[in-house]
Amino acid sequence: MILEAQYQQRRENFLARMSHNSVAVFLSASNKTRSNDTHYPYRQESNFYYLSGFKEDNAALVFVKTKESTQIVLFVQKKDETLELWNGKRLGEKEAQKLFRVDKVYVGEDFTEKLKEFLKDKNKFYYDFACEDARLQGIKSVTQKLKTHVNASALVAEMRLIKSDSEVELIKQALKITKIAHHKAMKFEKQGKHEYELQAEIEYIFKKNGASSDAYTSIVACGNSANTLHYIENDKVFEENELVLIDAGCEFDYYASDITRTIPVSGKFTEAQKELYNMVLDVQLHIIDMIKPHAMKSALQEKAEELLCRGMIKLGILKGNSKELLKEKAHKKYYPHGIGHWMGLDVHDSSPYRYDDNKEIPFLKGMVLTIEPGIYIDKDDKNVPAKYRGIGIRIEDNILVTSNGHKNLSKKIAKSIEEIEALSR
Ligand SMILES: [Mn+2]
Repeated sequence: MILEAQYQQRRENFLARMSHNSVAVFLSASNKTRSNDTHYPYRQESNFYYLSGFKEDNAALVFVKTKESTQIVLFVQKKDETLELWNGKRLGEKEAQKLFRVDKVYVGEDFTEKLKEFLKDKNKFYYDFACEDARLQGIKSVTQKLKTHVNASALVAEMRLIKSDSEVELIKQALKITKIAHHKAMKFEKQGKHEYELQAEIEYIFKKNGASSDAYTSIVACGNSANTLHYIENDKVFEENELVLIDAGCEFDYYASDITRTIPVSGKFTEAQKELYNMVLDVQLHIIDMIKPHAMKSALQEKAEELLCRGMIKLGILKGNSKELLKEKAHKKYYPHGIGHWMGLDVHDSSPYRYDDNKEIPFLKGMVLTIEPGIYIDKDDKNVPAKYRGIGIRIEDNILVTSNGHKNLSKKIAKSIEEIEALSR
């Protein structure tokens, strides 16, 4: 759980980044209609949530800064008995004023009028450039007169790079549940069943253990399906001797986990599968080991490509000299994606990889990222030894950068061939 004091600190930090004579607006996520009067499950917008900790919709957080004073204002939905009967309780402005350490709470109805007041004589406006909320249209006549517009979401994304202890704690809680789900998947009798049946087992564990949802659509891909990177149909029948790539992680109290394991349908890897799997695993362990403060993600990427390329040569998947193959990017055919990404409130956290001056952002204590090398060989690829065709493997863990190195937060999720085979029976 993250306490109000921490949200307050984040708001102070954001305020400190603003120039004088400016206004910043963060809007809650809008409630998305599925059809007619049914809606998709509501989830708060991550930057708004990061600064407010407030989960209701139709809310706004506004920062006003002049040379003489600062003001932080929260807009909430008005209490409404009839609407609350249908859509759930609202906190209302009185309770919000007690719970949130902001200068003032108003009701949403006052947003346009108050904003016009705040924006008077200001010259800088911070807001999320990607936001399409009608409330921004309502103040456009004023905001478009302001000299400078700044993408506020980019500033918060940078703040979100470093996780606090309580944020790491929530990621760990998400991983605890995700571990149970992946271990269940290893134990689950897959033969003759469909991918979606295994997906159901995994997502059942998420729900049963109090995860708010999956952090992204689960991928359960057997055999050649694993070679489609974002395969989510999950509708094939498991075949004996195939591998299943499972990329699934839950979200717990707004924080994501993102784990991939590749396991055998039968519970036992074939010799060819072992060769490929251990090659990818060795690369993953090597890359994780490189993570420490001031190391660079680009160096990890480069090393991963080099090691995977050399591994592919060793197994006869690529032929030739590794230097030349790397230069030609021949390995990209079998490993086309990045080595990892930031993770936190979003599974692909929106935080930047480079500073404004294009310099790369080094790892620092408190950052959390995934490490996920893979290899994907299409069933019809005649250039590759037949025994490797139709296999897709990815191994993904979630890593915290510590003061002198790193901590693999998902270390307890079975990963070696021995561990996976032991759990599969
Ligand atoms: Mn990932």
